[in-house]
Amino acid sequence: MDRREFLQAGVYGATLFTASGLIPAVSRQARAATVNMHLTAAAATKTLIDGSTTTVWQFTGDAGAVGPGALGAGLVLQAGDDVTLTLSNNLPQAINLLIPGVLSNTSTCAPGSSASYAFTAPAAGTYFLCDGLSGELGRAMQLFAPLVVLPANGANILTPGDNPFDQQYTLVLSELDTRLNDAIAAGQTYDLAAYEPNYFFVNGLSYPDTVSNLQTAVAMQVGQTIALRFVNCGLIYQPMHFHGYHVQVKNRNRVAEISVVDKDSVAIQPAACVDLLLPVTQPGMYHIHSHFLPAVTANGVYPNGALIAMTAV
Ligand SMILES: [Cu+2]
Repeated sequence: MDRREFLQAGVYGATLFTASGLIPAVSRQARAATVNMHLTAAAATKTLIDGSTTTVWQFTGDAGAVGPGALGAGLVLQAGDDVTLTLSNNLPQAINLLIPGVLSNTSTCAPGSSASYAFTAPAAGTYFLCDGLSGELGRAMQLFAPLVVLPANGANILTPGDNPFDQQYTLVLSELDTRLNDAIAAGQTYDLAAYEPNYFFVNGLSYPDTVSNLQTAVAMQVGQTIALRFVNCGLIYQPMHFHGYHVQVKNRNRVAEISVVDKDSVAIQPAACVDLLLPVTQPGMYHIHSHFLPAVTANGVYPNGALIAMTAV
């Protein structure tokens, strides 16, 4: 799927929904916009990289805004935007809409109903949307979506005072345990203490699908600086390891890192947003993958899962 198929222009020409991955340059006036968007929470059948299927829950945006690999739509806002998200709940249970660090204790949206959630887009940074009623179970079912808030002045920076970066990618990590998904889809319960994920994703995709999709095939040029926004919507810790380059952690959950050093592995805790800068120091094709080795398999088969490629020319 081409990125353009699921970008959607909203009010004032802003790109409001992207499925994560590459965030296009946004040309907007430096003033707050009024943003009204509609989200639907619904069950869907997800085809896994080995051809098997399972049931997921997902947020989708308005028509055409669904991301690759059945990832729920991601939202791109600008700090200060006046936002109303209207949620339609097509799931068989009540949910609500939370944005950790922004929106909490929100009203419940009963099955078959709609609810509106209004907020002012917070400070620039990387966030995610989720359901607060199902909590970890909802995230295991894949009910989440990334949210990137760009600075009000549109600057390509992760931290005030930084030199601008050249491109930015949002990379959402998640995983699922098909026994859990199958049980929930059958109306049964599942003990999260038994959670043992067997499929792993970046932006809803598993390797090798990650290398052929513009959302996860990181395309760079030598001399550029690339911003990578990792959002771990899964329930397990992911140590992301970089071949070919060193990266610098700039923010964890919107808090600036005090000691910025070159790293080739970065811990991404569950429910954490970690922003990195990657200076492109050499040409070539290199991988980023989880050093939790089950995460580069699909139901035990290697290589699959949370493994993506960067190509620099
Ligand atoms: Cu490696």
